[in-house]
Amino acid sequence: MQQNKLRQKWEAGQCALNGWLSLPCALSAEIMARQGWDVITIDMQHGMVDYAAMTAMLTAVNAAGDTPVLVRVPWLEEGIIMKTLDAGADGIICPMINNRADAERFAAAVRYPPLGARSFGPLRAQLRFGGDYHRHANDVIVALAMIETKDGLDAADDILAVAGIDGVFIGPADLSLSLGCAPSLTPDAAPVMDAVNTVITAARRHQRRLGMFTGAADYAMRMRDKGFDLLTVQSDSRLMAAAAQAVVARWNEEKQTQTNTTIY
Ligand code: 3PY
Ligand code: MG
Repeated sequence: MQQNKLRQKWEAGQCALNGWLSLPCALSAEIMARQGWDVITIDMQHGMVDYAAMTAMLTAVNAAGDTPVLVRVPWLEEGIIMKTLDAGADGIICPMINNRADAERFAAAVRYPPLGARSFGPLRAQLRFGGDYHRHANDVIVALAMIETKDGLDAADDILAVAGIDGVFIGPADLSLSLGCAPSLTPDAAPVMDAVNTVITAARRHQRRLGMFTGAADYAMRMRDKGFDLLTVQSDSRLMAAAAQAVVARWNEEKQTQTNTTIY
């Protein structure tokens, strides 16, 4: 089974830049995969992506190169976590992990016995990774538990202590809401930043990986300098909207200038 390039990057002490796919389309997945992201995540929670679309997108990203693919599942639910791994994902991001019991359920769904309770049937995973998949999957597959509520924050040490979890991934919008602040993907409110710093310290204490969703490259680079291992910047849909907005704004600016041109 081939090594996971995300793990290799982490072992080299580098932070991985994560492209995020919300659009249920194999072609847009391939376009994103060819842009040089270190890792790609397919979002089945808030993205418009169902299981069939996710499998087609995963196949398209794999065909485009060797970028590792994580999938954010819709919820902590064993069935979809195991099916997603059977489809050949390199790892799972699981939303709303709020306590040790949630983290233990998540870890058990991702790991084969004796570490966990994952059921065997890696239909596409074996095609992608080879016949020895079952021997290496527990060491290669990445499991990131999302901390994005006050409960999850309070239980950060318990969550990070669970064997089989590689680390945590902060959802800043839900975390902001849970702490009584407006949802933001580039939060700067003191309660949210204090919470982010608490998770950073806890992850380092447990020597676990640390990721976060962000809404801007500059913000992500500030987080990288704080020691994050995985940072998402926006998503396919947001990047498409921003590029389109820039063109339309430029066009309208030009029209404005033409309208405003006077001789005297
Ligand atoms: C959050 O910010 O809550 C997220 O889940 C990001 O996708
Ligand atoms: Mg969230």
